[in-house]
Amino acid sequence: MIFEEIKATREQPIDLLFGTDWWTDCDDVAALEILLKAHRAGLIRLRAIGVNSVMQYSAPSLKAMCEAHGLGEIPIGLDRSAVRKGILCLYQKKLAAFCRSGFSNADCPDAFRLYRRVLASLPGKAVIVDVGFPQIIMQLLRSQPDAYSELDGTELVKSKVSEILLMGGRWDKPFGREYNFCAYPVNRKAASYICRHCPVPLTFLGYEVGKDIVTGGKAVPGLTGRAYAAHGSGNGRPSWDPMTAVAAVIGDAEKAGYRKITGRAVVNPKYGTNRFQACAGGTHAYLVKKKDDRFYQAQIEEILMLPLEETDG
Ligand SMILES: [Ca+2]
Repeated sequence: MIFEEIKATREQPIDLLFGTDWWTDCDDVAALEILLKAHRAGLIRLRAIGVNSVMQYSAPSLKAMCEAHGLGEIPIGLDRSAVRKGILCLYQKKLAAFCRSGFSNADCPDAFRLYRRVLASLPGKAVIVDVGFPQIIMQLLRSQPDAYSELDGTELVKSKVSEILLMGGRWDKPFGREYNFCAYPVNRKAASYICRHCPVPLTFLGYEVGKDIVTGGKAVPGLTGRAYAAHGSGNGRPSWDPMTAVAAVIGDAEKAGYRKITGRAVVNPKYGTNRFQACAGGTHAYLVKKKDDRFYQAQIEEILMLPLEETDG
């Protein structure tokens, strides 16, 4: 029903680029599941996937998800400055076994170059959504003109991106700390850089928004249920990433059930702590829930439990 409600007012699909850490937590898988189903339903066009924390099975496990939804052609890029070795991630290995194309990390371009190529090729503006570490967006903003565009990264984003939506930060108290902005020094630096230099509206869904809303689990059909089971989260996980994905698909924070607090966000580049100065008309915003938790949980569960054939638009 949620997809039908969106479709009733959507004139054309939203072009969307999706960044994910695709890392030790499995809620990224639910976020991707939501975006792939929304793409199949004609609500968005998922133009690119950027992986901002690279492990052995990153590319084949992502490709397997896309192939399972009939969308194996969606390009995948990697942030090669964030290759993480020696960390076991069972859900990725499990999903990678379903990759039919023999796709590997070596087949992926650098994510920020992929973003440049995709943005330059679009006739209109896209939304960038990221539910992981923020360094691909920093690399994009700092990028130089190339064969795809004569614009530098900041100018390219200004002309081809309408908004950036990040799962990141903790906004319900001063000097909040949240994993995506804190885990590694490069993440802290990137989050700080983006807040200082992003030329388009930047919206955050923070830690406090998703922590008590449990969704997903082994009952979800297809590879997503397998991923949750392999992760040891058969009964679900907090919903930071799927909530961000649903908000992106709905495309309007108010309609998605949030109040937007506008102002200016600052992230400390050394510690990754964030703070916020609220002001009317600020280009940064964080989201505050207007509804009770069950509302958001029901939205996510409805989409995750859709059989694939019912998502075709
Ligand atoms: Ca994530």
